[in-house]
Amino acid sequence: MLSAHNTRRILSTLALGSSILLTPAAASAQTLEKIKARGNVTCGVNPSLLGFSTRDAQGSWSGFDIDLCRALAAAIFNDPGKVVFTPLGTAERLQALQADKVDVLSRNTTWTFSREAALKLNFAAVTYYDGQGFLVRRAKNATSALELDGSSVCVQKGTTSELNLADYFRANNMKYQLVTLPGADEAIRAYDEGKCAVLTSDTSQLFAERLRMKAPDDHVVLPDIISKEPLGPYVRSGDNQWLSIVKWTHYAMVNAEELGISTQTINEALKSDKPDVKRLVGTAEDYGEQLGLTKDWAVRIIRHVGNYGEVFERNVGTNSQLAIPRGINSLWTNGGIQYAPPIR
Ligand SMILES: N[C@@H](CCC(=O)N[C@@H](CS)C(=O)NCC(=O)O)C(=O)O
Repeated sequence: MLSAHNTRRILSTLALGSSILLTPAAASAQTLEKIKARGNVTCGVNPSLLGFSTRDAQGSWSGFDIDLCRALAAAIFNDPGKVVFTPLGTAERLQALQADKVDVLSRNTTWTFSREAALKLNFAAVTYYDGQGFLVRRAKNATSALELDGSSVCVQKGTTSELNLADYFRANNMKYQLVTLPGADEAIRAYDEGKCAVLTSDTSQLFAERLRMKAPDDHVVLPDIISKEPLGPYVRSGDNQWLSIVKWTHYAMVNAEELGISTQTINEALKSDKPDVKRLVGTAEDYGEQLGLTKDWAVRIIRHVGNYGEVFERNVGTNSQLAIPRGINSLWTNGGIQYAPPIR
């Protein structure tokens, strides 16, 4: 027979057991707690990449990768301004995230196996499906990358581009002279000054870099795409709550576009009786709280930053300086591969 005392002891041991089971969840909530206590999100970004990450004369940042950071600040603080941007070069970006110098890295960085497995980082979501391409002089009259046999090629060190370049030329039995540069500025300058005949990197970056040449119209991006470069934000492994927040911030923007909710229509959406809309904007159930946020988390993102299509068009789309067609970054309902899991 169990005495009342023993029963209490067993129950409290069980309760202790369940609180021990809950400990990992509590420990994993660290990043959001730190961000709330600090009052801002720290975001590692490209020092200068037109359309994706640039700073104006007043020091204010804008661009496609910047908007992801602003969306996080909007979701957490209802204020897209509460971000501290840390410009990071290609070589130092992943180590800076590992060393806790930033909460999130949003810097045209490709999702690869080894960056997750060996570097102990987690990729959150593909915000931009890219692929590696080649920029050449128009006067060369090349129509395909297969005509580049024997060319000198400029590439930036520490990128996925370096390895893809070698694979592509080897696979097609072509020779090339490698010109490796430490930074984007050096690579652009070397190509523009004629130190190499070809510049290679992610195609989105070639569109941006072309505009920095002395005579942009003298250069063309070849149609060939030689690799998969799924770009998007990384976080450190071990904090599932923060990983989920970054992931679902992107997915909220994609779902908003799919549901026709934008900065222009967000107030109407709050009155909608469509179940999908109600779940996204928090008028039915409380999804935000499950992430450590508030029920209007997605409304804040949409109101301050916009839906995915608005972010794409404003920064890099056909009416922007870069004039990149939506292409495979269209929603799956429009023939693209941007597809967000449901909020439910
Ligand atoms: N997506 C590729 C390439 C990313 C990358 O760093 N590209 C260079 C070439 S444009 C860049 O952004 N450089 C800017 C800099 O170093 O300031 C990767 O993750 O390795």
